[in-house]
Amino acid sequence: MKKDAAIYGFDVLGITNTEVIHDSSKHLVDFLRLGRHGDMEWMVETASRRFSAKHLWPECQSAILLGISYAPPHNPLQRVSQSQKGVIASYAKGRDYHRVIKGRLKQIAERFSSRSGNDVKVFVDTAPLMEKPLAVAAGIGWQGKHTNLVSREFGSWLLLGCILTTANLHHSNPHNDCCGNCKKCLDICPTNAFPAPYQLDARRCIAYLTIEYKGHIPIEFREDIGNRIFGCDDCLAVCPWNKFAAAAQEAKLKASLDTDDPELAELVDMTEFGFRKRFSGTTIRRTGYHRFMRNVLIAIGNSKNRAFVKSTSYHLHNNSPQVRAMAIWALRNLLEYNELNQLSKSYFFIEKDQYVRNEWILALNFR
Ligand code: B12
Ligand code: SF4
Ligand code: SF4
Repeated sequence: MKKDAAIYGFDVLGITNTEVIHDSSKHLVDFLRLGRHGDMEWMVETASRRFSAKHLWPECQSAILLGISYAPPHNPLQRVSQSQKGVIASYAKGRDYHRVIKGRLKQIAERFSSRSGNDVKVFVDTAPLMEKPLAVAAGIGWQGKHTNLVSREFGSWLLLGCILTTANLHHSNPHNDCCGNCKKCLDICPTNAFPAPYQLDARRCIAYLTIEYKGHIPIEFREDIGNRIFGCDDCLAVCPWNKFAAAAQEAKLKASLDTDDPELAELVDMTEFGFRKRFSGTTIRRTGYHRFMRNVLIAIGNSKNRAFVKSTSYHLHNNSPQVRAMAIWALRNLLEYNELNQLSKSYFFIEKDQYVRNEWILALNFR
């Protein structure tokens, strides 16, 4: 199977059993009890199935974990200081990895099934499986203090997929923790999303706020989000184990001109149609135009560049309250008080949405 995995572009493969991973289950329960999942209610609904692959598929005997490198060719941290760009997390710059990985897992699984006569099912990301603890048990790497899987060979840059099978295969040994005294990932987080090493509060994580979170991004995080418009790589990028990671080979996971941290000037003028066209086939498109534009406007506000005033003001007419609210917040950062006050006279009284009205009040009274 290792040979097949390599043929289909996977960099690593490990095998483990499908029993409950006790520590991980306990930590998952604590994570949910403390509300650290935020609005990701599906995590609560599927919690008991996540404890063990057997809860998902009682007949399965082995979990085959596969990893594919998406290591970027440059250090993503270089771009977070370029305030005229919108930074997109490396995993999202290529084609939608769910599709890329799932298609290939299916091919490998089918070949294995026809050779061995065992049943197989394939999973990437969205199924109620704890992929990281399974990958640790399968010997692929360890969960670093940033909670993601780190590999000695590929650093923080592996995406994971899983094949479950009824075959009882020889298991790999679990990987040991190689973080030592390092805590670079904890220190770099712009929003203090780590309450302790190995623990993440998703509600504070930029990946959650810019991708998963459907509401108005709380004001306390907007400045710290900087120019990160889709996900965040900071804690991954700072990890010293990345120095052993060569740039990814897989062409489909590489950035395209459209996704490689575009200029904010291009993004802010994008229509909904333009958004769909530009990001077609990527995971960015799943977030939808309005959430994406909400993020772009936060980056525009943080750019402090007055050249964006006209294009930002245009979004005061947007039909999404989220977008209008973030246009107000951005303009608060771009305009002088008198200019903002003048502008508010044309919009405040016709605004129907209470949240957006409050955003005007905040913008004018707390600068
Ligand atoms: C929900 C989710 C998110 C959430 C929550 C992330 C999280 N850390 O839980 C959000 C939206 C924030 C997110 C962000 C990202 N995600 Co995500 N996400 C998932 C998903 C769907 C489930 C993860 C989960 O079960 N979380 C629940 C927590 C409790 O589990 P855990 O992180 O494993 O927690 C462990 C540790 O924290 C530890 N722990 C917890 N408490 C305690 C207490 C003590 C005392 C100790 C010692 C340990 C400990 O034990 C827990 C269990 O092992 C998985 C796919 C999957 N099905 O597994 C992808 C997945 C984890 N995500 C992935 C990626 C790439 C990302 C991002 C890098 C994307 C980006 N660049 O923007 C960021 C990384 C942010 C970060 N530092 O984690 C990849 C990670 C690959 C890898 N190499 O690890 C996965 C595996 C998807 C995939 N198929 O490749 N993600
Ligand atoms: S992805 Fe960014 S915001 Fe989230 S924990 Fe890592 S550094 Fe913090
Ligand atoms: S940055 Fe340091 S602490 Fe964080 S995962 Fe990497 S080695 Fe571990």
